Amino acid sequence: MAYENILVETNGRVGIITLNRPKALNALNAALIGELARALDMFEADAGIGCIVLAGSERAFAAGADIKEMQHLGFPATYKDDFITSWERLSRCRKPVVAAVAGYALGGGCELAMMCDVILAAENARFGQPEIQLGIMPGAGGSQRLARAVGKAKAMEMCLTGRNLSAEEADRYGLVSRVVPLAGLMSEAMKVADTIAGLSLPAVMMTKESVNRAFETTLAEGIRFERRLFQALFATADQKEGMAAFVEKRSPSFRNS
Ligand code: CO8
Repeated sequence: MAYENILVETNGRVGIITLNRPKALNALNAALIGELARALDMFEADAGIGCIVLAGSERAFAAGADIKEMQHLGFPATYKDDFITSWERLSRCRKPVVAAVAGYALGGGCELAMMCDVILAAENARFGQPEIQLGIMPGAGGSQRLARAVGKAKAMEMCLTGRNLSAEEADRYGLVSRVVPLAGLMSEAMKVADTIAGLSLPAVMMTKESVNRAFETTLAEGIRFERRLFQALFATADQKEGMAAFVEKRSPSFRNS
């Protein structure tokens, strides 16, 4: 399958998607978002893939939605075509996605990173929602996910002024999992993804679903949901294997069933 705006490869049980429009700082146009959705479909359907890494370049994870593509749109077209829907494919991904963010993660780029499950930031990463400076506002979940990630006051300042966060601030505010040196970003992201991909896929997927449920429901409902998933995992061969391996003092060999 040919891709023009992303690079797609695998390394063991990890699927790697690299945003690849270097001349436009990986600005997210419709073609790129469509290719991203196709690659995610492929990795989700591939039983050999247990985790996905989403990366950009050293200069830019993505500098936002493609402003040149949006410039002449009117309300009827944006409403009728609802082109933002295709962006949601990433947030519907059931396998874990690790974002490896270096350089600019602005606007739609920051929104894309926030749709991922683990965000590793290089020291040069910059996160922001500068849409207000263009006379618009975040449109792919930015105002919602940012508010949940960093709280109202910081999200308001970022969305209302367009101020970017340094990697260190993003770490301090809880937007990213951790900050790593730029040179080690991909190897750290691969290490995290390899670890996840080596675990029991049903347990991993249910864990992702359960943590995400925390953002959608009450504490009591969330705890009830978690308990059902926890109980369901006792129906898996991997639960028997994982616990037997612990008792027998050996490494588990999960079969993802
Ligand atoms: N869209 C299109 N082209 C872009 C974008 C972008 N978002 N960002 C950078 N580029 C292009 C530039 O136009 C330039 O191209 P050219 O060489 O042909 O002029 C090239 O990338 C390099 O950019 P710069 O020369 O500007 O590089 P600098 O290092 O001087 O500046 C910045 C880097 C600060 C990142 C700067 O490029 C910038 O401010 N970019 C725009 C950032 C921004 O406003 N992002 C938000 C966009 S709106 C958005 O994301 C809405 C999301 C809604 C989601 C759902 C809707 C689809």
